[in-house]
Amino acid sequence: MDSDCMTLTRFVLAEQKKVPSATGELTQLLNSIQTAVKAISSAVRKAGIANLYGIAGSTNVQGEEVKKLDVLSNELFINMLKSSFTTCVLVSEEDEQAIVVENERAGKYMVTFDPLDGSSNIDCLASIGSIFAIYKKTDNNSAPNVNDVLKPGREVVAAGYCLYGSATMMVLSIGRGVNGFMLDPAIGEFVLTEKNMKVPQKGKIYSINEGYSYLWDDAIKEYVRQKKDPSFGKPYGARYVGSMVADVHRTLKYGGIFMYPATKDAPKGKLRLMYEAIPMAYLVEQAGGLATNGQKPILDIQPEQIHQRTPIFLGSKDDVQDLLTVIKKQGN
Ligand code: P6P
Repeated sequence: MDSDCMTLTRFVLAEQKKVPSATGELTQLLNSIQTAVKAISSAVRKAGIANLYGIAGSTNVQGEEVKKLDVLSNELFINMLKSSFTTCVLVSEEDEQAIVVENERAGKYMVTFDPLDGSSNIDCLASIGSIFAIYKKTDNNSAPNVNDVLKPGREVVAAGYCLYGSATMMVLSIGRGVNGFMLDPAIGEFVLTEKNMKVPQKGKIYSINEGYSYLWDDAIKEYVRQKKDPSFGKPYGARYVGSMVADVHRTLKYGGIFMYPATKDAPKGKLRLMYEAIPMAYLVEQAGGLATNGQKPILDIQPEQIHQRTPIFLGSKDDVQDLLTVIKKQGN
């Protein structure tokens, strides 16, 4: 047992001390997110036993109300964030409308989050995750409302995800690089295990759902064809979990490219800008990679509404730039 291990709580506090004007609110906010994701991790890992599967509203053998994991995860995020007294507007994948925190508990931050992304993978035990981004309310002349949070990802002050995989890992950036913290169940703390994570300059893996290839535009078809064509160099490996947090984490670690393009059926793509694309783009850029919608960086997109979708291509700088070259050539 390391008697001086760098926990996430210590790390965030140390980062706060580097900013003289810091009030400690961001520290408080991040600690509330820690509590939410620790509880989600516990629920995810005992779901089958505690009969958390199944439809919301049923009761389990103990007669407790069974909540679907995504319902439980959403409630945990909302309750922990509100009770941190640091937030004023919340945007959740699970809630149609933005949530405005009551005055008595309001603070200066706004959080967009997907409390349990990839939940369609829960029943087959594939990795799933929580994703979040944090903004600071800048306009202090009006009561907090949804327009305060419709800001480009360039204004994000922090973002992260928690991967519920073979281990539970929180990957976080508060603007000075990316760090990974593994949950140590023995002490219930996230411990720093991946310092200053960097996306490799170029990778050997492409990640896309090839089942939709008949719906792709020509540029995507051509790019993926080249990844498999030995005349363009050693062909890439294909990896696709179908859970964004798992696919992005692998891309962050090993390099390569993760792609969810627009298709003829989904002209705006499938993934959501505010609480999937922007947080992941922020992290990938902080780790030295690129994230684009095929025309411009994800972080430069001005959101119009909180659940809007976007195509997204992210990962190693060289791989994303190669894709952009193909897109330019195809004039798409
Ligand atoms: P498809 C999971 O449902 C999700 O929202 C993301 O986690 C994942 O990247 C994507 O959808 C997978 O979508 O269409 O390939 O099943």
